[in-house]
Amino acid sequence: MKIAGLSASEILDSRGVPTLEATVVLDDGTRGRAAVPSGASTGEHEAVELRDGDKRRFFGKGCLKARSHVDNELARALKGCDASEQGKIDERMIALDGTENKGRLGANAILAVSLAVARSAAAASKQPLYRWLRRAFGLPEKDWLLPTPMFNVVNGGKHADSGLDVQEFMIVPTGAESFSEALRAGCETYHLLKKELSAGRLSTAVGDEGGFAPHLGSHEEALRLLRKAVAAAGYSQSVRLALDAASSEFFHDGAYRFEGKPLSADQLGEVYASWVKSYGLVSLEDPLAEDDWAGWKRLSSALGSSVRLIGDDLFVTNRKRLERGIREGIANSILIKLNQIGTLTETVDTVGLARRSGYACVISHRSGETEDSFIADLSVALDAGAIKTGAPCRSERLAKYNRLLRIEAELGGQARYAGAACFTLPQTARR
Ligand code: 2PG
Ligand code: MG
Repeated sequence: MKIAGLSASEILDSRGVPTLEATVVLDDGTRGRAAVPSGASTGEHEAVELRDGDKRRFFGKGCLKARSHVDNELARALKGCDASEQGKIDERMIALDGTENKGRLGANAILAVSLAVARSAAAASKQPLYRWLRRAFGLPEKDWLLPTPMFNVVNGGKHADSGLDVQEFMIVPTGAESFSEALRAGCETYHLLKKELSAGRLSTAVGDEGGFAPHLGSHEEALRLLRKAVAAAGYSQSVRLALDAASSEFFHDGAYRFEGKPLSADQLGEVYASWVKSYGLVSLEDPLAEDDWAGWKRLSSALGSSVRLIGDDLFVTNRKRLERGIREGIANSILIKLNQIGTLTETVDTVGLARRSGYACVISHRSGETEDSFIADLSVALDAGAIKTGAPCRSERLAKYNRLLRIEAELGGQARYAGAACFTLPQTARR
């Protein structure tokens, strides 16, 4: 499985913004290809996505420099390497880049190659990607788990102009019998939500992740609408609600600017506590800002035993930041995004640490996506328990859900659906 060649192209993501796709060719002619996504509400501590900065092309967002790093430096360094040795290849790219945040070669260049290498090795070994990943990382090829989907059906924050501070309102079919039934519950609820919105003369235009973006008077109105749609679809007992506040985006000058008022972390925490109680939320992602460790600590003590508190911008899939969280008893779950850290190996390492520390893992897309469905396979390979990849709308989101349907069909009785497991708080869960 020797790498014979490596190249990249600049392609477009779901917002019409350039991104990178890499292709690896092995000496037997096998190819592997992967594209990287891109966020809007990006964490301050994420690995660096290299953009050209040339305002004459795509407003400075071109990826030609990153492309050239793949075509030249990375291609030279990896030629002849064994594609089955993912760890060594990723290590080599990290060393070659030489920075803490992958800012020299670009996390987009490095990740595109890292994922394309895995795809080429899977293809050469004639294995589906999820199986290959399990093998490559030394995990047993049995006891398969299909993740619980988290559908972002109302979009706010930086993903839509709905005026909502909270970025994502999600429905989570924790009580479905199978992954395909969960998908069905998500779709039926989504369609009835559309009906509710139309009946109320509210917009049914969608945001970046396929959720609706109506102009609502308050966050609670969105929660009430969601609850109504879930009930209308007949899923009150099996579909729960979840939020991603992406609160770093509305944290300015030491206060959370929430529904037009400046709130402290503790005041906002009280709002969340009342929503957890009234709407039975199963998880709260980024309820507080990425560097508000003190606020997070208090919130974790207050709510960490009743709801999953998921660190996204807080942890940025970074082992060191997660280690601090574990040490200080902050959050009890982590959102996993490949491009926040920039290699497959580091991502898997962070998931392993989270697992061993009792933190639940949710594999996630980015708001700027492509048709690449790598994260669907990754979620199955790592027994992630949950995946969030948008509404059941827009093909870049459906590519992941549809891939999971195919995996479910392939594994048949060998796999079970995660259901509520990811959101159940064991006694040992850290707070
Ligand atoms: C998030 C993500 C994905 P973005 O905050 O969780 O939903 O958004 O990719 O814009 O960072
Ligand atoms: Mg988030």
